[in-house]
Amino acid sequence: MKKHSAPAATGAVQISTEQLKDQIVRHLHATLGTDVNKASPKAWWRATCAAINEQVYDGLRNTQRTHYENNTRALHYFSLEYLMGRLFSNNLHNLGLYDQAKQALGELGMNIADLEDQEEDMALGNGGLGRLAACFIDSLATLNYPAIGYGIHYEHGLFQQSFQDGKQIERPDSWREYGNPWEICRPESVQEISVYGYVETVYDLQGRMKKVWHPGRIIKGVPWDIPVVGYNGSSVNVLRLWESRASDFFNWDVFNSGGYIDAARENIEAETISKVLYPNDETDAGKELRLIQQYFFVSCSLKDIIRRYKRAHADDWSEFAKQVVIQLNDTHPAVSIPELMRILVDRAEMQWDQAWSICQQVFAYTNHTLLPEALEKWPVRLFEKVLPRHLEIIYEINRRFLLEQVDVLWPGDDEKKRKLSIIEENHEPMVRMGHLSVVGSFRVNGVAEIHSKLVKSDLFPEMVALWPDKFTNVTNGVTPRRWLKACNPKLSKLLDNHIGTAWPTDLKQLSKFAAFADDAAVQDAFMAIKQQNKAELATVVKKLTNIDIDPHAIFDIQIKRLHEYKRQHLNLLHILALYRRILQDPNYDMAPRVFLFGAKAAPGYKLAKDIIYAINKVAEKINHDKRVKNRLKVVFMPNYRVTLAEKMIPAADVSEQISTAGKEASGTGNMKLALNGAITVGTLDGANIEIAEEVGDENIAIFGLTVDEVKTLHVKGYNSADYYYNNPEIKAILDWLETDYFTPGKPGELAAIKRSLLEGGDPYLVLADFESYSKAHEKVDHWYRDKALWAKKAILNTASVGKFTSDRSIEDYVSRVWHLEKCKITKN
Ligand code: GFP
Ligand code: GFP
Repeated sequence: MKKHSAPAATGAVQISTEQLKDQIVRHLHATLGTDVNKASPKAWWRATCAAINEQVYDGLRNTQRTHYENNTRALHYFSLEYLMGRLFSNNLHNLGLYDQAKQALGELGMNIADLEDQEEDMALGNGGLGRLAACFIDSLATLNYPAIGYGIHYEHGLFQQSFQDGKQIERPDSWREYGNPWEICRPESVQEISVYGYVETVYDLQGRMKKVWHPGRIIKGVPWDIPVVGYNGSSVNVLRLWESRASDFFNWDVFNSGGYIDAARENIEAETISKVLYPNDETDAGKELRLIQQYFFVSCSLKDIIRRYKRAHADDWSEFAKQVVIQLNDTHPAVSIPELMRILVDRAEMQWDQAWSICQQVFAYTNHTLLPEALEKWPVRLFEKVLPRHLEIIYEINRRFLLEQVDVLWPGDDEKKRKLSIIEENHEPMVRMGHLSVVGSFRVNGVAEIHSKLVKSDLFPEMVALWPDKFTNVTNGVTPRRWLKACNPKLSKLLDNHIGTAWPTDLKQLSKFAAFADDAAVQDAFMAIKQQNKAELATVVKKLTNIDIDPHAIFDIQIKRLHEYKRQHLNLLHILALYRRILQDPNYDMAPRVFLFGAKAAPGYKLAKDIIYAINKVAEKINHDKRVKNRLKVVFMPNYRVTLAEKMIPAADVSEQISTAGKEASGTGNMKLALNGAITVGTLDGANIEIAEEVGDENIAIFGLTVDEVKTLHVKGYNSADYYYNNPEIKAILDWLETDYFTPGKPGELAAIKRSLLEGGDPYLVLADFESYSKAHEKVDHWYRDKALWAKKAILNTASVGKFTSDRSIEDYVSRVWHLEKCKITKN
């Protein structure tokens, strides 16, 4: 391969405001077919996107050419979710064109913020896992690592949420109803994949056995590329998302034999595959479709990778593992392991051992959860129906694993074999995708120190005995470009003025800001910015919910998927306790507090929906109760998503990170909130532990049982009723929920929460942690009343969390897992 001699750095995009204006107007005319005098805001937005894309595509071409010329090793990130949010201001910031675009649009009579609001969120994910993937591809491009993200081009992303009488209503999300300006369709790179059918055993002339899969259906994968713009003129990588279509071949066959209706049905079924993103926790619905989704995207992606590889290496596989590394984002893409084996053994006719050795050098697996219900298992009979050849391959992988690894370390130990087998032998045999991922990967990582420890000690201890070096940790991170620079421009300016402008790509620089923690002028400036951000959020709250909130109150924020382990109901119980204290003592002394929630509940998750309903009903009551005298307000923001997070995070005083210890793998919202100067009320769980290490114990309010104490309590036997009977406040609150106080005329409507905590045994130890949680909040209340003390703590939070940039996570992956080299992009 040709190497470049004197690479010229691309640097940030150079373009004058006048040129930018011309480009926007030109696109208004030539791309949108409209005119400055009559263009709608949508048209202005699209024209500006087209102008931005002129710069983006330059970077894209240069990046692809440079990678090709240098024959780079690349990372391939396989993820069923990417929670991208909007790209307009993100791309402008990363190109270094935001201020210029703001001015250009201003001179054209448009307000940039209004245009930003024209964009729908790309919500192709559920929560932390999908947003992490989005942060990672931002960092990969920024750090100039050759990388490509692979996923599904869902027609409908995560549902849109609204409330009707406090209850969650779901509507389909149609983010690209009228097209999406950031994506490029690549018909030239279409792939075809197979499903269903049967496997035939045949023998060649030498008598060698061969397996032939006769698929029952062929589906076409159409790639859509979304350019991922690195910060400050670095690489422009690609996120490639597959859309499913009926294959022409199959379709016409049926059509020609007169089966028009059948042909149309085939079409619809094939297109269903990329229709919707599955909300988590919906266990039974569409199992088969979900497995097909997983297989569809990994098969398309592997074929795409191999096509690119063969362009340079033809049929020589010897370099494949040097060129290609694939990160499995959770077990969702784990079926790529037998798929690569199938391609190598059945198609490329490679020996099993050689093929397996390639696989084991190519795949790495990230575990994101220890919750047993989230560790995927597929019924063997479903696998057999959808992917008959893959099931055979999994059996063979398993046979060799048990024989050559397990039985060697633990000879004759059937119990070990039963526990480690990729196939779970119950009355309904299952394929364990976690086991498959560990066996087929060269590296397995958890997403925070404590989580990675628990992956080793609790989830896969025997696998650690087999392969001690396979396991590692990479603590999550977030991109400071989106989560500070773009979403909190005022704080960013303040930082620029005090510590320089290098921090967006070198977040450890933030530590310099600690020197100003006691400086009264900086404290005032910092808190004035927080105050303005809060006032802006108050306007958004008013618009969305019609609730008035006071920007001088403490803004106490919990934003994340709704799940029992994340314990939004613990927060609710504490709100009820405060309300009750106020009613009992009209002079109850507390700093005014606004509790803000943002969360979607998986549509099939009954208790999660009950919790949303309860919070809304309690909010209604409290917000209208004059006796509260504005000391307490409760707001559940509808349709929480990336764009709303960008408005809430800069305005937060308090960050609620209150999962049961041992349950939250890492969390990333905790990092974003601390970065923007919020003080964490949190358990010693996930990355909270590392945040506490960085910010210091006096700048975080830690409460609750530790991981070890949780284990001890479970061993001893946890009885939630003890807490109910021994703590009169807990008893009063839970009993209150059963009355019709919050749901006039309908007693018992909120009783599900009480039931889960008492009859249900309180699996997430809400009652056990309540008292310590309540005390932590009293501490926070006291801190807040001392303005200088609070400002200092807030500043020290921002200054201390440089570790949690996703750039650091990526560098950790590079050194511990991927072993990539940076590739500086050269201009043509
Ligand atoms: C990539 C895309 C192609 C596209 C070219 C053009 O090439 O679909 O036509 O870039 O820039 F995939 P590959 O490296 O994937 O072949
Ligand atoms: C999951 C885990 C989180 C973790 C993210 C990213 O996300 O603890 O931070 O993956 O690794 F649970 P969510 O449950 O937040 O979607």
